[in-house]
Amino acid sequence: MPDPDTKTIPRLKPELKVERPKLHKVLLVNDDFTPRSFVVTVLRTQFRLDDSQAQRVMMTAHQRGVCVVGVFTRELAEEKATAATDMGRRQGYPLLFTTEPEE
Ligand code: NFA
Repeated sequence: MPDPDTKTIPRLKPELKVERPKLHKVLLVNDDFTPRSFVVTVLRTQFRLDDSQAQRVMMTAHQRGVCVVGVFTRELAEEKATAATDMGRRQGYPLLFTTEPEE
C-alpha cells in the first residue's frame, strides 16, 4: 500500500544534448590538364601537407579520379576547397576541389 503522506515530485531535469558538428571532406578531383607539380604546390600551401603527403594525395587522385585531402568543419572545408580551386583558376587550370559531408 502506498503511504498517503508520500508525494511523488516529478524531477524536471532538462536534458542537455550537445551535438558535435558534422565534419566534411575536401576532395581533390583529377583532370587531364593541371600539372602535377602545381597540384602538389596547392596541396602544400592550402592544406599544409608536407611534400610526401602532397605527392601521395595528388597521385591517388590522378590514378583513381578523386582523393580525400582532409576533413574539416563544413565552413572550413568549403573555404579551403574554394581557395584551392581559385588558385588553379587564376593560372587557367581546371583544378577542382569539392566537399562532401562525412557519413
Ligand atoms: N592528371 C594530372 C596530370 O597528369 C595531374 C592531376 C592530379 C590533376 C590530381 C588534378 C588532380 N597532369
